Amino acid sequence: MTLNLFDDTAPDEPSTRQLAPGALLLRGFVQGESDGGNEGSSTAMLADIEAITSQAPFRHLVTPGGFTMSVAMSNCGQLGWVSSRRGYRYVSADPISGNPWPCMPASWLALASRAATAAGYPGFVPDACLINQYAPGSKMSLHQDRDEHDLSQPIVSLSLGLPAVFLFGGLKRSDKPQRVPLQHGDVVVWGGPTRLAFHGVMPLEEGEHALLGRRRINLTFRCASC
Ligand code: MD6
Ligand code: FE
Repeated sequence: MTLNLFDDTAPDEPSTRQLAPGALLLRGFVQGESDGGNEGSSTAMLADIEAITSQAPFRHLVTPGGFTMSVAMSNCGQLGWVSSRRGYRYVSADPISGNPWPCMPASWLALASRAATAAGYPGFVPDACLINQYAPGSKMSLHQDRDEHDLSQPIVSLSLGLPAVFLFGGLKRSDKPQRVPLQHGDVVVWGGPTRLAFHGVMPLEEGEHALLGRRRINLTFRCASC
């Protein structure tokens, strides 16, 4: 049995940990197989991810500063987040194909809404889901999520595949971030007083995940048009 310093729940049980006011980690929120009625087993989600990214393939976006991101991205839902030399923005069509982003699966929407409610944000209806794929070595530099209009809306972020170390800082870039290990099935819900906290992801360690192989996928649900 693993020593668990943060709660007294068995390691495989869903459990909640507050990272900061308004930011919660829901450990093991998504299970490997269907758990008898709840939407969103990770095996079913992986099939959905494959269907979505066959329509809107993973691509490495360029930052406004001209750097190519190490994380590969796609989107589903009414709006998708993109970056280019022109800036960061939400768009309703995939710039590669010109087609609308693939629909967000109803089961994903239900999962994100259920997670938000569990974290104290009832009534969350995301219209955008950013799909981030990390290979070993991929990382996300410290940033704030500030491209949404309504910052009273939370963000729901699901981790699948290889474990990663999430960096959760403060409202100033110079605040020293805490290091939060994220495992397959963990959800971070984020809003309120720390909605604009700086955060990032440490370079992904090499590994092989039973379901996803040599990668991590992060789904970030937002209401971009709220
Ligand atoms: C990631 N996540 O976990 C990147 N942003 O791969 C994010 O940038 C993020 O997890 C806002 C809220 C939660 C997140
Ligand atoms: Fe972010």
